[in-house]
Amino acid sequence: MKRRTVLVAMAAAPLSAMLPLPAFAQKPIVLGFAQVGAESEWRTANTESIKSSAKDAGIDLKFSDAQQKQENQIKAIRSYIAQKVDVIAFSPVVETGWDTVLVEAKNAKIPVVLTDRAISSKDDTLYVTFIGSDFTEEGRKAGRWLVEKEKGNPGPVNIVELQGTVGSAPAIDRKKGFEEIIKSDPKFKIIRSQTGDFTRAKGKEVMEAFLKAEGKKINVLYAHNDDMAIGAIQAIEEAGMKPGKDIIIISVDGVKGAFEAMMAGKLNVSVECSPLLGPQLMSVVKDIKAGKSVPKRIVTQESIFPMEVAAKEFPNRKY
Ligand code: GYE
Repeated sequence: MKRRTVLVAMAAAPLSAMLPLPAFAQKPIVLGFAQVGAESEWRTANTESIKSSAKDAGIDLKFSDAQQKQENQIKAIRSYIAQKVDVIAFSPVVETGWDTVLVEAKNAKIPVVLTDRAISSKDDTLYVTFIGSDFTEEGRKAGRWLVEKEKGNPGPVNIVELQGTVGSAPAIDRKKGFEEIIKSDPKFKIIRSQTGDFTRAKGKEVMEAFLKAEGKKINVLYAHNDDMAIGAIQAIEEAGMKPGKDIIIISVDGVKGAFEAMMAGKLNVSVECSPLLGPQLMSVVKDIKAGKSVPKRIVTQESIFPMEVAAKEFPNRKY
């Protein structure tokens, strides 16, 4: 009985292989993705996640890098509309200024998915869903960690802040969430705050300026991402101070570089922000094409890693 089943299956296989494939199987879904750039370790991991998961899902990915410029992203989106891709996805570099191009996509009946960063628009019909982190909560986690750390210290606690890209959702929200928590105690003071554009080079440059202006008055650095913190660590060392000790350093992302800095005792804590959004994006793209309804907001689950757990966690890190 068993043998017969096997034989039938074997006989059926070559027959079906000879039949022409149904039309839907021949045409993969085409996804146009307009990436922000390659500004950080986070972004590199995000790009890799999107490319590899598109491949695994059999989705034909058209990918472009906007080098942190909104006009380049708009151009890329327009070219995806012209190419009549099935779905457009992008991580908006800044929050505002998207309505015109997204109305064009809507008129062309191409669904749009936001990943990683949100837009600020009155019209929420311009996109199907937003997949990404809760940046305000990340800022709050950073703030709560500091409040706990400085318990019993009468202050003042002088903080310098390295902001992300001006006008970007993570820069706006990480600032907001952090301030919301530290304002509960007037001993916390943000004495300087400037953008480092999410890059190591700018993080270093701006930290040098902070050190020049404020010197030993600085107790804490809050950087909106790990790369800027890593750049700032260099500046602090070059100024003859000990990062992680003379200046407490808090950052966001949880990339491998941050774990290395924590294991070396130079970074005190990194709030996790996962860049591995590719698999979720691909499954949403498939659902959209299949006519299924998808939730308007898909929030990434995240944690926080103080330096004390860095060595134990490091082998588990995927980005
Ligand atoms: O934190 C930063 C990157 O949008 C969440 O962009 C992302 C941020 C991330 O350049 O490292």
